[in-house]
Amino acid sequence: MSTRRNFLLKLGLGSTALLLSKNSIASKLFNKPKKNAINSSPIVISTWSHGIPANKVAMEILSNGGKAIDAVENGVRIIEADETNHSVGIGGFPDASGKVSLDASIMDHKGNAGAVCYLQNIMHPISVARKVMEETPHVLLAGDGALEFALEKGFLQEELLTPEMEKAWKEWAKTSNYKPRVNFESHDTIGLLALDNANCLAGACTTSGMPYKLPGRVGDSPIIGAGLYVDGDVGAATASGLGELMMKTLGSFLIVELMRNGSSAQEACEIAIKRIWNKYQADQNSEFFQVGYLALGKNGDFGAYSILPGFQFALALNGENKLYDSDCLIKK
Ligand code: SD4
Repeated sequence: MSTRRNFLLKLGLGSTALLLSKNSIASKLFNKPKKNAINSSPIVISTWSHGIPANKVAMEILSNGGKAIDAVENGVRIIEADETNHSVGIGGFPDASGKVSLDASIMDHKGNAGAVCYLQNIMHPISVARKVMEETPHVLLAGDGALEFALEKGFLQEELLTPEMEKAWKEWAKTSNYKPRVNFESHDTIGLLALDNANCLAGACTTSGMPYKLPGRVGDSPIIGAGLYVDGDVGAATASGLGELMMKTLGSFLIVELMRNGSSAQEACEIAIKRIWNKYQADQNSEFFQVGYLALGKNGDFGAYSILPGFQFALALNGENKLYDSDCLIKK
């Protein structure tokens, strides 16, 4: 029996998945970054096309000798402040009641973590998350408590529902038909991972979540181990897509643990995607059954993998900052 087949059987994938996997191997990955097992720092990798401007800011900080934690925070802040981006920060899609609620998390190389969820009226949840990490004994603040904390720390209250999104919500409210939307406009949640010159890793993840979600819904992005995980001795991972799937499998944590046990960043992303595919077969016909993972090892090894085609990532390395198509499990 081939090593590949043994590997798949070890993962517990059935024969259908085996065929799919063979197809995916046969298909060619296009627009693929050149990759060395060991890359020299600094490196920044982030989700979707909005990763390009975010990487640019993060890389400027790292190139000037800055820290990974400052790079990840400031990189994603650019996207949080962009009203034309409807999946992160101001201008994001509201929930079913017409309110924009934001989720974000941040981790440093020491494994410190901070997060906020269901936060309303604050443009930069990632910076509130950093304050939770650095200035409280807690990891996650939610809803009104998170807002109160942000106001105490000097953040300003702002309306995050733009006229364009209000119009879209009113139109949607005529039918109120909830459908999770992923892969839209080529940008969703931004997850950004960085390795600085001192070989320290950090990660940040920020989102307005699923459009028209139930009020109170929290996704994977602020859940440590689901939308983001960093272990400075090993590697970092982040996610975009249907958050419930990452939450049920703690995908970012899984990826880092696989890397700890010897998997490359790419292998770890692939195994975590296959775990979802294998476990939640009942939902697999949905066009929204999409998750994309990114991973970055302490040695600069990086990886990206998604369930469906369409997931893209931005990679800043060796003076370049480019957008790439992730390889995926199901080729359509
Ligand atoms: C969530 N993972 O709230 C986020 C949304 C997202 O692509 O990434 N969409 O479930």
